[in-house]
Amino acid sequence: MNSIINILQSLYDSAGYYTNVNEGDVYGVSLVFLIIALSFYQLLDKGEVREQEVTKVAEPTEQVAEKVSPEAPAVVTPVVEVVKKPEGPTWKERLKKGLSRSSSEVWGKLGHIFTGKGLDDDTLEEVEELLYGADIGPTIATELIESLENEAKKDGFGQNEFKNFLKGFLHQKMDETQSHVDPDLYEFNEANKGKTKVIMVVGVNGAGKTTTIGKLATKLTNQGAKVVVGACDTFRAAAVDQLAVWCERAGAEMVRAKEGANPSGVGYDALQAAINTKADYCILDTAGRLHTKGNLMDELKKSHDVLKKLDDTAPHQKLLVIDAITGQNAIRQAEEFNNTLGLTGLIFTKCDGSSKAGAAIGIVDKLKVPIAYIGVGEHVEDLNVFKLDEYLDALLDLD
Ligand SMILES: Nc1nc2c(ncn2[C@@H]2O[C@H](COP(=O)(O)OP(=O)(O)OP(=O)(O)O)[C@@H](O)[C@H]2O)c(=O)[nH]1
Ligand SMILES: [Mg+2]
Repeated sequence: MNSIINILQSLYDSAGYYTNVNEGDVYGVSLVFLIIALSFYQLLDKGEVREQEVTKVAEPTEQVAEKVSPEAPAVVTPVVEVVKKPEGPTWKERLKKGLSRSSSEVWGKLGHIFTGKGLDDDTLEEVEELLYGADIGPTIATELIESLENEAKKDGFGQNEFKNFLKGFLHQKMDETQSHVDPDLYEFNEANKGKTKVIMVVGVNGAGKTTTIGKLATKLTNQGAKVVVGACDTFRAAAVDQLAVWCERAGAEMVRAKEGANPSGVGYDALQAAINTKADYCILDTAGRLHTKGNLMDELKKSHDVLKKLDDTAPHQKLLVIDAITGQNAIRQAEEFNNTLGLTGLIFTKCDGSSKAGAAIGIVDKLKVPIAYIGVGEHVEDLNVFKLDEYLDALLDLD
């Protein structure tokens, strides 16, 4: 204790604080040190808690990662780095799941018929029946049966042989047409920057036009493209609002008009805005219409033709959206829209909710119009480029 009193005394003296140090002073000074040490410890402790809270906030991930801007304060940066996007199913998995009903209810049943022990006439009839029910269209079904007949009667022609035979047949039927899809529809090509590509999206009511445009715009803006969307469905205010939500999410500009406005005028204004701002894409959402309503089809043609006043090569793409559930009627729809506009591509949506995804094959074969995109759900990730091999593998459950 004496040595502590001496140290304290010399400290007091050097500070010019001339007083005699006693035991009480030593206890007092120790108390002050203790309080300072405790406060310091508490501060450190709080820092640790805050770090834990920050990590927790980071857990919901995707939205947080998207909302934090690059200009956010430095302290937030480590949070962004630890955020990992939740890994959803891959596109192949989504496609396989989406086509699983068509695959199991139609093509799977067919496959089971082939046991490798040859085929009698009764079983061949059963095959015919299933194929006509597969919605691939009567022409292609007949052709398929003819080329299958001899093969299938051979011993050793089992389920796998059948699937591979079918894949070869369908591939050869669709391959040529599929090779004509414009790659700019999938990937924005920097070399074409500023050369506005006009995409007109048409189809019957509720086929999935607006949703598909939203997904497509998102995909293109994500690649750095500038996209202008024309809300040409002026029949319902709700249709425009639905599109506006998608455009905001996608970061695309939207041109709209009042409910009831002339749809051709909106398309014209949208293209004008796209050209003026050197947009890379101008996508036009049209109102749903029955292919049998002549006046509505005429109005669509007008909307198509008016664009030529601004660019005589427009619209560059005329895409028909088809709900997969439509089945055989889809061929009629596609024929009518094709007669009116000269379609350049098809988009099959809702393949996840139908066992009739095979209808796509019949349409491609009959109209020689390729499928550009396929949709298997409501999320952006559920729309993707149509790749023939991927589609056939998923449809026939081949791996
Ligand atoms: N399950 C599933 N639903 C889809 C898909 N594509 C679109 N939908 C849904 O289908 C419904 C109709 O889609 P819309 O995009 O509004 O269809 P639309 O063709 O614009 O409709 P109209 O403008 O009324 O003619 C919406 O509920 C979409 O979420 C898909 O691939 N799978
Ligand atoms: Mg719509």
